Amino acid sequence: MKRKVRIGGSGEFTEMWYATGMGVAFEPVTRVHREHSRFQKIEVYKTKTHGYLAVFDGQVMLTSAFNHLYHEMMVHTVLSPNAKDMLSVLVIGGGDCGAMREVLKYRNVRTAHQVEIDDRVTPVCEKFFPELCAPVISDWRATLVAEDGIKWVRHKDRREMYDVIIVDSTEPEGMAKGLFGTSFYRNCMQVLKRDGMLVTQTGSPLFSLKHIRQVSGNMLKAGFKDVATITFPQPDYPSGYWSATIAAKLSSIARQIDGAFVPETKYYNAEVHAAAFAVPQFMRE
Ligand code: AG3
Repeated sequence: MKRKVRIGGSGEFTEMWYATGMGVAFEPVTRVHREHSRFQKIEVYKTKTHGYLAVFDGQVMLTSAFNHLYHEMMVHTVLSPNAKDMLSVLVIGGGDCGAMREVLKYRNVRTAHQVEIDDRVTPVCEKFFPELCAPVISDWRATLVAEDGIKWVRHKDRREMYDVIIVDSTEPEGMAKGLFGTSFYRNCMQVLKRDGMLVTQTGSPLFSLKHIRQVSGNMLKAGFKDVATITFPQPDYPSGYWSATIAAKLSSIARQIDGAFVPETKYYNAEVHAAAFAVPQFMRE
């Protein structure tokens, strides 16, 4: 979808989603960081009311104020129902460490790998989002590598290595496109344990329904047995309403978690879990 950024003279930042006639704007902002990494333009703005705002290639990635909505929903909906010992988790993308921080809240997570393609993302985020990065970097269970996640899951040595894969990617364009395709999901099947699960961000339910349907189809084609899309509010992203799609290799996905362990959170809890799986009328096929 075509998008364009406007940075107004008055110090506002807008991510405009032209095809939908809507955008998301922050004002007032001042730019505190700007660089071109090997993969993208990385910018950070200081906002008056939402802390820092990180923007990659003109797209809002996260704010200090609201990133928890996205990160908690991406992580806890798959980890909370999993009471198994010694879990091994892979985060693909997610260089801001926000997903990883939620993952490490589980005592039963034994190892967690974060595989972010762009080696500039974590150093920049360490500076502006220390609340996300510091607990991850100091945790001995976490390993952060700068590599292409698509290649990472292709590796034969990683067969049946992970219980959970969390794909915290940018939009399905350019370098991230392959993270939504059938061959990537087939490789994820290989590196997942027999009852493993995967979750990926799938955009706005209002604007990306076709994409969500396609991704779900690709997951099933790759051999996943159960697929479900969750929805949740996210004012940082266009439309203010976001989704993630979950795939389970063997068992069915837990739509209810009554009695399961829930770590300290700001948004997610057992009731939110169940509600996130409710399928709005416009999303039913
Ligand atoms: N992952 C990016 C979600 C996509 C945002 N899209 C947009 N602004 N058009 C986020 C990184 C957070 N860990």
